[in-house]
Amino acid sequence: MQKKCKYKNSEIVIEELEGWAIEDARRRVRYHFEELRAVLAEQEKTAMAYIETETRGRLCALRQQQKDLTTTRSHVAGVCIQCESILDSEDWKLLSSSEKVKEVLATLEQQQQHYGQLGPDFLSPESSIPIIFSRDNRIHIGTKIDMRVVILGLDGAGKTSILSAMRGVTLSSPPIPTIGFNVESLEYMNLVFTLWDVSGHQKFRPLWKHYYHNTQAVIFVVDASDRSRFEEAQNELSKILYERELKDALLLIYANKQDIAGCASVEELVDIFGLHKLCCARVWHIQGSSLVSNASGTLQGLDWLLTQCV
Ligand SMILES: Nc1nc2c(ncn2[C@@H]2O[C@H](COP(=O)(O)OP(=O)(O)OP(=O)(O)O)[C@@H](O)[C@H]2O)c(=O)[nH]1
Ligand SMILES: [Mg+2]
Repeated sequence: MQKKCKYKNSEIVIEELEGWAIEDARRRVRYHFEELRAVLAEQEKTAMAYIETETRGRLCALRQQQKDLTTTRSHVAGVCIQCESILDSEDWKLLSSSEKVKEVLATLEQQQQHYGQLGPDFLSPESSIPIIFSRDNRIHIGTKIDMRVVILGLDGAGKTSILSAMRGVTLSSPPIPTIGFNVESLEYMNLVFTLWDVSGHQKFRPLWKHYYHNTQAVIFVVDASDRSRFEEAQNELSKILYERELKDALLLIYANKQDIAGCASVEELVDIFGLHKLCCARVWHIQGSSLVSNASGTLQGLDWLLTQCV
């Protein structure tokens, strides 16, 4: 089929433009938007469910407070009645009851102390529900953003060591190779990370995909001192970048072991791994790290993740 179409003043001849090509393009565009709509609908559903849960939680807490206050009120009333009846009794009984009066007043004092310690949240609960919208269109109820992160990389790259450094834990001896995974929760600024540190041993790599669902960021650790394994590391990174479940995940690469003489610098790794080309369709960052000379450097990576979220 031959078609002619006019565009401005120039005539463009489109040769052999088959009907199926146009239909295929339309189908792909339609599919893309259908997928987007499905993701948005799912996110909306999750957000609404969050709000319901939050509201139910708050109502339960308010009901409990109401119950506690009612109990306290009846306690105070009981103490008043007791005191009044003691005061009404004969003088000799009144004198012998002083210990009892002290006892009941002490319980009231305890309760007074308890209410004195309650913070402003209890006395005037926040009526609005704090909601944060993160850049990836997720919604977070409360003042913290939760983020699921999976830490990948070849065996011995330093994943477990980096995880320990992030948590501020100094290891007294080198970590043993991970079998399976470690999972840790870490609060950093207004982020709450759930970090999955997965074994990098070749035998365990086919299991990596089981950790991808709902992952917002991938941390890929490279041993920058082991040039003989750069190709292997690059291959694994390429595979990760093709994973459908990770297509929107942020990518943070640690060029680790910067303390070892002869290691590749950050710039060198970018070049050797061809990162600009490899990661062109995603939000990525590379961070130099060394657990020997600059353990706090690992936190700079988390700072980058933070800036990408809010
Ligand atoms: N010199 C130096 N050694 C490091 C650094 N980071 C980690 N190591 C050492 O590298 C070795 C491997 O570290 P791990 O944290 O166990 O590596 P991993 O990536 O978790 O390995 P697997 O669990 O087997 O996948 C250990 O002996 C660490 O002490 C670093 O920045 N500099
Ligand atoms: Mg490990």
